[in-house]
Amino acid sequence: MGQPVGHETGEGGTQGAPAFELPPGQRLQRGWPVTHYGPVPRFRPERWDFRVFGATADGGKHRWTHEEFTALPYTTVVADLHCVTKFSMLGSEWGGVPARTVLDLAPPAPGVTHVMVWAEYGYSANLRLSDFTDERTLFATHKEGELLTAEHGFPLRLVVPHLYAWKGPKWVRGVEYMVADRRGFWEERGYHNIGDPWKEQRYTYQEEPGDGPEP
Ligand SMILES: Nc1nc2c(c(=O)[nH]1)N[C@H]1C(S)=C(S)[C@@H](COP(=O)(O)O)O[C@H]1N2
Ligand SMILES: [Mo]
Repeated sequence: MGQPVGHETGEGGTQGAPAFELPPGQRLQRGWPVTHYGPVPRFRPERWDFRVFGATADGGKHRWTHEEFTALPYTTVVADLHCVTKFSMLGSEWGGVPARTVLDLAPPAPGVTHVMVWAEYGYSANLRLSDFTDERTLFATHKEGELLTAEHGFPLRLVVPHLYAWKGPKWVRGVEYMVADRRGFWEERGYHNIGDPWKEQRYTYQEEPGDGPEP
């Protein structure tokens, strides 16, 4: 098991110390609610795979079975979850495979600027490559040392600690490397293209030039 990669410190926080700070407009949530659009998919291990495709460095597709993916090096990240509907959950310990590990094993072509993270039933979220390569971005299999439950994303969900939680698909199945930005599921339905909770980037109408793809 790897070392924790650090705590959420927020703006002006002290490195290594939890700040217990809420982004603007958020309130603390006790317990762990379930929030998503659509049904909870059933996990079929023999049919599950994780794919990296699009603008890869070698031009090919990369594929892992469930057994192969869960054998990749495991690490933990302590992170907060901020839902755009205004509740936050602080200080969860997520465990899984860093996004950087996937990047190393399946490198993007030089022109890649963004990724689309794909989940079951076509849910997707776009990220800037820099958000995806952040050292704390994690493909999580566990929370507090226990396997994720079905409704929380088992067998795999993305955690992007510095962005609103819709940027972290549950039931994730793959990553598409992109040479231009494109909106994901919620980003096409009125949510901000970047989604930084500390800047309260909730809605599309708040976007400034350069925050999103050309209309
Ligand atoms: N596949 C998928 N992932 C998703 C969503 C969704 O609708 N579908 N909702 C997102 C949103 S808006 C939130 S707040 C978190 C909620 O995660 P939780 O249910 O584990 O608390 O999942 C995110 N991941
Ligand atoms: Mo959310």
